[in-house]
Amino acid sequence: MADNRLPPGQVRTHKWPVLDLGDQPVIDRRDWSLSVGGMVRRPIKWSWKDFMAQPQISSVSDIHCVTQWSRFDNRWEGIGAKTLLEAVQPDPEASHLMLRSYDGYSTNLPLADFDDEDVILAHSWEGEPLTREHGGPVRVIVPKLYFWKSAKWLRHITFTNQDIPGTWEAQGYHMRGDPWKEERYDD
Ligand SMILES: Nc1nc2c(c(=O)[nH]1)N[C@H]1C(S)=C(S)[C@@H](COP(=O)(O)O)O[C@H]1N2
Ligand SMILES: [Mo]
Repeated sequence: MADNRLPPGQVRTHKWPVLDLGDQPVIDRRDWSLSVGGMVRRPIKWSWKDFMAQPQISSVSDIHCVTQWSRFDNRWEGIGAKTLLEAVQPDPEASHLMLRSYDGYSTNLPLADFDDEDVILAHSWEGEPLTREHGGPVRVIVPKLYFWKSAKWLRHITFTNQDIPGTWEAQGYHMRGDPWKEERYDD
């Protein structure tokens, strides 16, 4: 039922294009860490070892890029957003997250969109470690939003009670980015 799966204005591709700011950081897993702070009860800083010690999940989802390509059935493995939320315990007032990456990229998203079974901090794709060009060691996957919200080379997450624009949002991309509503740009 491909028709039902393709959001408006999208074209299906079987390839997986690489898109980023152009600087693909080289991050050794031994040097990688993820820190989570802001409006949370328990800020954390996970090394690679800490991260891999968390319960692992696998999830299959579709990619929808704002540049109009979609790629179906991507199998991700990693740590579920639910596990992260349980670990840090966001404050009741927290409403949004800012994801920050090793290349200086940032993107914002509503906590309600992050807090879902299909959202994953992924270290593998189709059974193989995520390549550097696609955001390894760890990237975020938020299937329900355009792919620019799925930060590669994840480094830091901040919980806030404000919706603050990230890299593309500050340049006119939509603050939420729902592909089914074609929330591409802020008009
Ligand atoms: N850190 C970081 N994450 C990023 C980007 C980036 O430039 N830096 N680009 C975004 C955009 S616009 C897209 S479409 C996807 C592309 O991911 P891919 O290269 O794995 O297809 O990554 C998103 N995440
Ligand atoms: Mo994109």
